[in-house]
Amino acid sequence: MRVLVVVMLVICVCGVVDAGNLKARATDAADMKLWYEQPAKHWQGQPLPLGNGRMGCMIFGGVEKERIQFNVDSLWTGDENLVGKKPGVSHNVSYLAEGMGFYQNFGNVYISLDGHGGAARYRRQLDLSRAVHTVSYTKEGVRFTRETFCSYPAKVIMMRLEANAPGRYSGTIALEDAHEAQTVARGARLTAKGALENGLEYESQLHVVNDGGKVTSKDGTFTFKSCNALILVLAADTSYVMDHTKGWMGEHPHKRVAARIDAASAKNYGELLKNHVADHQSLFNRLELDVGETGPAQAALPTDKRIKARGNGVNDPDLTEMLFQYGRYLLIASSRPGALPANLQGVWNDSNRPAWHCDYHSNINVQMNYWLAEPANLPECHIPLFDLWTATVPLWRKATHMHFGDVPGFTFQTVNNIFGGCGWRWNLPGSAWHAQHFWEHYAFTQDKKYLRETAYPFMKQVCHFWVDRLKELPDGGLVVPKGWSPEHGPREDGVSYDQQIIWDLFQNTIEATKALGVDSAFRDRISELHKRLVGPRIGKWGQLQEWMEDRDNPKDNHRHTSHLFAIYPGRQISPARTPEFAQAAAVSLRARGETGDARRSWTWPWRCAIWARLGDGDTARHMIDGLIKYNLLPNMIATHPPMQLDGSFGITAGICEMLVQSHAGRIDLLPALPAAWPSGKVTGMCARGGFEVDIAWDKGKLTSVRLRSKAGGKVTLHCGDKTREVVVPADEDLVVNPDVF
Ligand code: FUC
Repeated sequence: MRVLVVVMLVICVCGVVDAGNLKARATDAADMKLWYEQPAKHWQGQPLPLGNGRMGCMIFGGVEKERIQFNVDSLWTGDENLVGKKPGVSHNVSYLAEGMGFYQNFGNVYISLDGHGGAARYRRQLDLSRAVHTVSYTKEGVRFTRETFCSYPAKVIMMRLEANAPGRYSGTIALEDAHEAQTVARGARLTAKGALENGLEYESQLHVVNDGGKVTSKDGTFTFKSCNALILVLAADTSYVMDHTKGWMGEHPHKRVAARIDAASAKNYGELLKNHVADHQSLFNRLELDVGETGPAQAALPTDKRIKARGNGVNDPDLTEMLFQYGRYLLIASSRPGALPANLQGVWNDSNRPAWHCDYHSNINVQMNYWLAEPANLPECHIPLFDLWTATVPLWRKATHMHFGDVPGFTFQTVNNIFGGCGWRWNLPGSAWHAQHFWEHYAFTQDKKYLRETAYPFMKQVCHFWVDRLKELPDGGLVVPKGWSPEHGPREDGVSYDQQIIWDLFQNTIEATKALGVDSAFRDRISELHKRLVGPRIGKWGQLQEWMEDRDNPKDNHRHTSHLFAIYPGRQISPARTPEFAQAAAVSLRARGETGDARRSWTWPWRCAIWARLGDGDTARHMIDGLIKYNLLPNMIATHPPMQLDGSFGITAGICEMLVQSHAGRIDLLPALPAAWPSGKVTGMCARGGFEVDIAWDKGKLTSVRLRSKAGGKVTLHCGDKTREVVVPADEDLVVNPDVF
């Protein structure tokens, strides 16, 4: 069992004070803008994303031709993917294309504007702090502005086109359905509806409100003449319901879509915008980060040029802050309660056959999407993941039975859709990795009701799968039989990836039973298995072994770092408690190379977080730089062609780990601060135990520490080589004297 070697000094180092002691935050909202001097031409990497969890859109910002490509998270082909499956057969990729289906493009809105060509002073920007996209330009002395947002409260996308002179808008508006449904115009509304081959029904509606001038329609297109301003309201939805007993489908979305448009178009635009910004900021403003100041020349560059300059080595801490906040922005935009979880591309996709189905990939990608949710203070954005996985359990159980016979609990295959379908290779500990997310939400929020009703039942069922499945070795050790280190090596017993994730599952489940005061006999059983699990091993070149047999090749630079799960996102290995294993993990990770066999969106963040957990801030920062240099598109989204959001979300989580850690039974402050960030601050970072942490530092040393917690409680703080125990009162800020560290 792990031994916690810390000196607990309970001394009076703290006081409760009013808010306001920390210096004003340096992360200026004005810096949180992505901006460009030209419209987007191509979907990949250029347009800018808006979203409300369920709907998303990419805005191109063209002057004469605007394009808004939009999505709804539930527009998927495919099905439960179990029909016709033979027991024992793991389906191949060609079957997948049929049953798994693909996340779909919903459609496009095109706006053509007469006489706007040749405009000057063009700028398009996405303000992350308000979640508002703006296009502006000047033509013949007239300033034109086009503002767009995607509202969570109103469930619509709104665009307002304005000018500082009357009658300047003439042109057309078209709504294009990506499945060739016909667009019909009635009054001020365009409608396109259809059904996919799996029976899923969908509908989009676009409503236009004109100020002055005239709007007419012909052949499903609006023509407007001499308008002063225009407001467009777009809504779309499908008949999807997250319930397999209903065949995943319910009512036609027509009424819902029409009601949303009616409600939004009856309201004042300014009020809708205000509600939207307030809603967004209620999440976005919880956390601020400052890791230094960017010089004025670099700060004045448009975002695409700034990313390039950073790649060429120009210092730009504000860009790192923006990258950090972009991860939070994108999660708010693609994963809100009531929505489906963020898929490989979040919610944005312009293709009907996107790469990897735009699925939920369970051997790193979907988990990485959610690593930031808790530490970066967006716990409610984690909820869609729990909702879909909970709804999918009956299907996973069915698939498990078909493959493994009448066994308890469940597991699944690597690739997952929204209908409970899974395919490609069996990812045996994948369900246990998901269980970690259920647990982490509790660990951070301390929400016992959620633990009792949602998390623990999931964790327990996953445990049931493993209780009888573990195989006993002659020495009594227990191994996962026939496992696989993701996308690497053969199927065999005792693979480190499997062992470490099952260790994590049992550890968290034991803690869950204690927190809830339930199932003591079950806990004893799991504890006994937990102790006997074959643990990490150090191999002949000092590496942490990927397999039970000591055969790792020091020249192997595979991109996956599955055997380092125990360091991050797991907690079996840490420099404080298991220094030899931590050392071996560093040897393995160094050998694996800075990014592995392919530069992928997600390889940088995983390595960043692992180096942070190993206490190497400089190498962790090198991973942020690598992502910026090699895998960031001009719109700052991480790429693995065409794009993969895991890298964007993951890097935020990696940065969190550099500044505050809380996995080892204490809160570590500045555990992996790179030399390049000598002074800075973070406010509103979350730690396990229900704490929020604000810290500031200068010349690498803490200058201010403030904690708060709803429930209050005792917590151990650690920084450098010093440990302090403090008691945080409920609902009050506790200021800790930084000089004690
Ligand atoms: C895993 C990775 C691939 C890709 C895919 C979506 O299989 O190995 O690189 O990211 O997920």
